[in-house]
Amino acid sequence: MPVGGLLPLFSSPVGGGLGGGLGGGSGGGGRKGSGPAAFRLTEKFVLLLVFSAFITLCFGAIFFLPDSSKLLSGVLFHSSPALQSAADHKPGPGGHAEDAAEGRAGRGEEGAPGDPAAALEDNLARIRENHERALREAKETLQKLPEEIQRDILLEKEKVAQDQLRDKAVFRRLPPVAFVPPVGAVGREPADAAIREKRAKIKEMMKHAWNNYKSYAWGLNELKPISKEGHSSSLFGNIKGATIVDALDTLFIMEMKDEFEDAKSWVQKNLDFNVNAEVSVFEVNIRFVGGLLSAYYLSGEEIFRKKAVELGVKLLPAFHTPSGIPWALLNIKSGIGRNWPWASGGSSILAEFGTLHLEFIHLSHLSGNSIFAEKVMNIRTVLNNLEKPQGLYPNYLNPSSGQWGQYHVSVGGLGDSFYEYLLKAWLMSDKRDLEAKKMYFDAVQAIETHLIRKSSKGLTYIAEWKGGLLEHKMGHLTCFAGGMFALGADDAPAGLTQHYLQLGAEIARTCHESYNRTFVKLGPEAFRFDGGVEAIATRQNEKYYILRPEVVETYMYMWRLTHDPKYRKWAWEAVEALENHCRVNGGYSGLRDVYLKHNSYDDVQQSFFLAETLKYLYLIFSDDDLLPLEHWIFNTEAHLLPILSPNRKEVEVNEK
Ligand code: DMJ
Repeated sequence: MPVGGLLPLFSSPVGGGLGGGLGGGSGGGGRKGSGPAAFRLTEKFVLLLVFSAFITLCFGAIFFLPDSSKLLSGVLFHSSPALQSAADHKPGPGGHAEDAAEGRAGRGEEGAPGDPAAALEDNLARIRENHERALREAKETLQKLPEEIQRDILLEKEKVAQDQLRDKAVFRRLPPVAFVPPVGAVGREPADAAIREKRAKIKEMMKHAWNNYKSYAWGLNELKPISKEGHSSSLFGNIKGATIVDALDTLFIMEMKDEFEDAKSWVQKNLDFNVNAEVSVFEVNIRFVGGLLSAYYLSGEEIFRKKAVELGVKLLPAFHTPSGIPWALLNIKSGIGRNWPWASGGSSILAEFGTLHLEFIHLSHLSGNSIFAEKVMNIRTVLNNLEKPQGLYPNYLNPSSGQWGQYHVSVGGLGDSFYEYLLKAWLMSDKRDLEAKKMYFDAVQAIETHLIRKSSKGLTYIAEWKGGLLEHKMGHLTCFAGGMFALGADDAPAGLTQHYLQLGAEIARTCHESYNRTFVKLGPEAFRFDGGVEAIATRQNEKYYILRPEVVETYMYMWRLTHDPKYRKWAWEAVEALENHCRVNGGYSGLRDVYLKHNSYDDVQQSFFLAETLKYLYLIFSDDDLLPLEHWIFNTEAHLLPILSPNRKEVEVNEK
């Protein structure tokens, strides 16, 4: 019969499947196709109709409505483009997802440039595929007996519960470790008096930022330097103290001992992860896990190791997805995860799940438990099994299907630190992780071919790639890449060392130009190379500066690797600009428009200003024996992780 043909459960002889369960009552009369049994069949048919209508509706919605990411990011997250604080309005990472999402939302340009026919075809194919998969899965589920469905649910619940128990056990069984004294955790005073003075000035800036945070926002996430009160960010849920944890290692290397002790004692007494909080897995990892690990490796204080592992365990449920690609957001109490509503078809973000590797390898190292490393190595396996369009990594990956979402590629927001972590995974492994090295250099080659361009006036920039078409825009975030290219240059294949050093220098120059062409001499969030401009922001919602570090980060690597004095000169220009335009009575504030003569404070002192911007500046005016690059890796928030040479053994990693 036709219905049975459509859905096998209806033709089950003894009422198998859902229909059988409903219709399999005591009397046999129902089998004759009249009375109650016939009524049940109608019910089933109605159910089937409702179900098909629902699927069609979903399909229609996906197909006909404009990209929901744009709508949602605009409606839910960003009403005002020019920043209160990145943290406030960014749904994504402290600089990864937020800017891209925000930019698109503000400008309504999602997928705008490009060959519309190809992009449409591409999207259609993926929608069709997802739709068919959903139908297949729904059919399979409907074919099951209710008892089977029930059993599956129970099994799944049990698995999650077991995973969670196992995760917690990691924390309970933290083994004792032998602390390995850090190399170059504090350096000498620079011999040159002028450099010494500049370094002292940067330390004074750190004091100003810290003291004001302490006076007006102690224990809260960030400071509002104009309002002189705390600023909270939804990225950390109810977890508090982002500035304290982010600043710990900067305080340590600047030898601000009292301040470091205050921070440590706050961590001991107040840093609490037993909160009902939905957090950004990426942000919490790079700032809190990274900050705690770094503080541990510098000071040897057990509390930091304990807290880092405790938090790492809390993040593990984020990996409970069909592919093992973690969710972007996680409720650390319930262990329930989800993705940003604006991210292409429920995808996870490359720069988020690709920026866990360094910290998780160290969590395994310090806990003696391989579970953390397994999670991030699985991410790599998933990535290696996927076809890459033109060798490029799209920014979106669906954690349920394990397939790419939209074909957008960026070395700035949404992509950036994924590439950084490939290179650093290799360096941090003492150059033993050859897979990471290969992935890094393959990716960089594809980036050079498809994304890196020179402007008519000779400025090298990294554009963004959308389904094969270039958007000639470079983000402030992308400026970190100059340092990355230079850092990887030494071991570049086929004699390309000089080439990559040169590429790093060219990106540094372009980013310096983006600073130099503003009124305040600090660069905008994004700058363009089209419509007759070069290295200038043309859209109002791209003119802000939120105390970001990426440009001085590149200066730091270029200085260390070349000792070309221009990098110190450029870094000092940035210091002066910060003092002239961002310093206020209550700390340091970001700016809404770097082209304006008058103040346009955004009233947020970002925690990464203390973790990164001031740390990189301080290092530029220090000797190279402070945190030598042969011994340390900086995570993407500038937190310090030692290189894991085979001789370095705090604990054996030997158990699950
Ligand atoms: C920081 O949180 C990190 O550097 C991250 O990788 C990018 N965004 C911010 C700073 O801009």
